[in-house]
Amino acid sequence: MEYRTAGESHGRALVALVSGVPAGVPLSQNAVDADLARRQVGYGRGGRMAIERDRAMILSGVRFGRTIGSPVALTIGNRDWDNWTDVMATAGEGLDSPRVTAPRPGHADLAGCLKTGSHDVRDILERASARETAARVAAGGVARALLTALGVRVFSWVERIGDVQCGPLDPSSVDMDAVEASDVRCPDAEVAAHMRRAIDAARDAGESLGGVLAVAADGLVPGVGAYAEAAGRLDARLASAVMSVPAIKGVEIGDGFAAAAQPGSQVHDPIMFEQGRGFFRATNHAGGVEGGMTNGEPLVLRAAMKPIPTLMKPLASADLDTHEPVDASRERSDVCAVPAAAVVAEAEVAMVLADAYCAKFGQDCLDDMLVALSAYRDRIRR
Ligand code: EPS
Repeated sequence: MEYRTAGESHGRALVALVSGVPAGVPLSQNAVDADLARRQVGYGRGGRMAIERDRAMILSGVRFGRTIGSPVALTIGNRDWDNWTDVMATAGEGLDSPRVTAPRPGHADLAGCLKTGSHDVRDILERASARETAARVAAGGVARALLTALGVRVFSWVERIGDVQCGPLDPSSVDMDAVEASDVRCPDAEVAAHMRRAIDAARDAGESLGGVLAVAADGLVPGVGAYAEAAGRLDARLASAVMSVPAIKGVEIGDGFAAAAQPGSQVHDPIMFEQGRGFFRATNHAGGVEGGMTNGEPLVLRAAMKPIPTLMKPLASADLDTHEPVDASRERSDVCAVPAAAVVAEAEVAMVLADAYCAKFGQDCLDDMLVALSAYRDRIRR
């Protein structure tokens, strides 16, 4: 299973195309919309979120509430398009359209213009904008529907905003109701209040903030992914997928960078066996992945998001036309989008896991996958 997206931030709509979807997976527009709504919650988002109420429309691949084995196409309209029909027109010459010529440090603006030969940063920023991640979440909803049918749950929370830290938390003890009720996706109300204050202070100072998000998955069987070929290694695929989310600068699995400072006896997870339960681990420092495969313990992945590059107190830039020093351009923007990025990272993780399950258990139809999964569980339990 894999996805592509299209669409500009202030264009007419976003599009997601998911291919390799098994037939027979229950899939509703409501479930996808619920994920889209979760992505939109977040203290620190800008004025755009007051405009958008993201809803997906399923265009293909689903009949009577179930996938039929053909590509699933989804579209999400941009409500803000109504305000941008001139600037983002697909026809005409745009001679009166104001150009953006002061590239923002930290954004795709400058390298994108140099790469494509554009003289208008808008050509770049419209697609580099994290608005595109709404389409990823819609695509991830298809992957999540398959994983749910296979008994796998993917969830996320926020562990840090700026210098306010909560955790590291253990996925088995995170109160997910509290996370979903929190506009910073932090289950600890006191820490969440500190996070909000940090976001307020950043806004007042014309600053932006990054943070650390965590994504976990449970219900996984061991052996999903691959050890024998580089391209199939699950940890590599997960890191690549999550790193592709705009502004993510680091990804770790399990103890990650902290493991580098520990002796081996403190890092590796002792193997146990119980009749009827099969093999399991006493601890989960590995974060559920060993040798490029799931090991049956919960997957735990963390990602570091840098602060958003659009600053209301802008950094120095150089004008594309005059080459003179200028302030970097200011666009309406978010102060902090770490809670939203956590939901996007969930979608990325779900897509990789769904694809790896398809590789192991077949991808023609859900019923065949369930039979194969059950036979596999029986074998490894013995
Ligand atoms: C973004 C800038 C802001 C964000 C946007 C990402 O949009 P605008 O320029 O329209 O104010 O709100 O995020 C979304 C629209 C979204 O749906 O997440 C950017 O430059 O990356």
